Amino acid sequence: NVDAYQAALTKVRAELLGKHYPLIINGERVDTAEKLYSTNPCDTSEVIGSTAKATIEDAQRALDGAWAAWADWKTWSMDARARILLKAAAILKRRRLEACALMTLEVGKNYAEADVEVAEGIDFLEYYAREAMKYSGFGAAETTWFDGEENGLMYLSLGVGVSISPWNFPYAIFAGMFAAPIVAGNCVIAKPAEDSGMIAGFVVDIMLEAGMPAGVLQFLPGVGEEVGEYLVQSAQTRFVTFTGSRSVGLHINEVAAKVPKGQKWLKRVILELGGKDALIVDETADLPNAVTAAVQGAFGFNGQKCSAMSRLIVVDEVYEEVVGQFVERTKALSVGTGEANCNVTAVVNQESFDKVGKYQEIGKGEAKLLTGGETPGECGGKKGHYVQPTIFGDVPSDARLAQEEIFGPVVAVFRARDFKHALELANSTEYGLTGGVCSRNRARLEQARNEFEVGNLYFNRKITGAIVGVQPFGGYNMSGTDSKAGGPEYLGNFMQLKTVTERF
Ligand code: TXE
Repeated sequence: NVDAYQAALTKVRAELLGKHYPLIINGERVDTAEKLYSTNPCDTSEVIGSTAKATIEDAQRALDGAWAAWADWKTWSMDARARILLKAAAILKRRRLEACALMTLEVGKNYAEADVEVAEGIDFLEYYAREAMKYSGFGAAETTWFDGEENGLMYLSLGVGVSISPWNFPYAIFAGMFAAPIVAGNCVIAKPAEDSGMIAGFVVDIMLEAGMPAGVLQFLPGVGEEVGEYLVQSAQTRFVTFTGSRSVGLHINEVAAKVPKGQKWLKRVILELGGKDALIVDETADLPNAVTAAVQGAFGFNGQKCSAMSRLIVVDEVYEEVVGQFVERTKALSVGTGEANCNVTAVVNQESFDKVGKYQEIGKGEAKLLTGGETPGECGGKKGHYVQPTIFGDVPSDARLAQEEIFGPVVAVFRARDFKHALELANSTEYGLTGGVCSRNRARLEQARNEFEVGNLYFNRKITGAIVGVQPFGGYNMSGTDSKAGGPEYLGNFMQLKTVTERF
């Protein structure tokens, strides 16, 4: 209900606008000499608020404090830890509209997208709580006996880890990435993206209100290349969980692979990286449904999702009809601020704005511009990072548009000779996150099930949207370590096993 949402926006503007979120280390709010400011992408004259900007000294204190907290936190039963997540989920349900409004103001996400994300964040907390309780009932050591009475398998936490998260799901991914390791008995230093620190602070406040003990979740907003880098390289860091760009992910992987003096373990690294995700449409598809899947998958949150459809591959027989409808529906999208819950808003920051503009120019040199192609930088009298939803047709398979992630509302459309060629084109990038096929031919869907190299495959619907617990999410190839966030066994990433054998 958009009216309630508008009221929440007014409330958030009144209560949160200009709010400052300090660091939280060992349960203490700590301020810093410098701040990170958040501006409204849809109206860059509006400063939404700020967070502290952690230094590496703050990061070191957070590490020391988290290890001290772990000595106690690891002895809590899974049930006791799970109850804190469930309490936090209940609080977030009550404050859902505020969370949506803050997302609109800080990262430009419209209400429809924000509402789904808030639900996903709540789902992560509740799902990981239930997963944790599967290990409960055996006391603090969490042992599970098997093979008769002589052997035992213990599920134990790792210690202190770092969670480094992106701005595009600033609440759901941020919460999910610390909730899983924490409920498994670890302590986490959470380093949100510079563009979404306030939302992160909002979530951490709720975790503390839910009873998260001091030091278990350290809140450390700061610059990735500074405190993020410091935490990843530290000998005291036991694991790193990262969601973000391919380039930063590969860098983190390299840094974390080193064993600095004093480190006695191999760091565990979990990476959720970008994508260049494709939807295939063949001549047997329900074409209006396929076009809807393309529009929703391409332009939801302005295409700023690792799961977004940035490539549309259409078999020649229906190419003109599908692309014609796709362009027509795209031209009809409403562009404006997230407050009006319009389809497309401004991209998150100047860097993204410039990047989208760069690829719009590259595209004009590589393929046929069918709609969009400009970065007006303003809308409805407001200055913001506004870009036009853009579609390029007849893109060559080796074009930069075909291979490189843009992370904005820019789609490359490819003409395939037949379904086999379409599948080859779909598998022709180094990514492998989401993908889809619109077809009524069961044999082709079966072929795609076996040959389409993606971690999340969708048939006859948009290729974004992974319901926690229903569609575990994770990428193949350069899209990440396929950790399947939001799925069974995910907690296993953050535990180590010990087999105990006792002869009575
Ligand atoms: O990611 P970044 P952002 C991809 C997509 C998008 C790009 C930018 O390609 O264009 O990421 O989004 C921290 N050591 N996706 O800026 O730049 C940084 O502070 C340690 C896909 O969010 O990779 C932030 O907290 N940390 C993705 C986090 O890394 C460092 C979702 C991500 O920053 C660091 C979002 C360093 N050296 C973006 N440098 C998906 N799969 O959903 C930066 N950081």
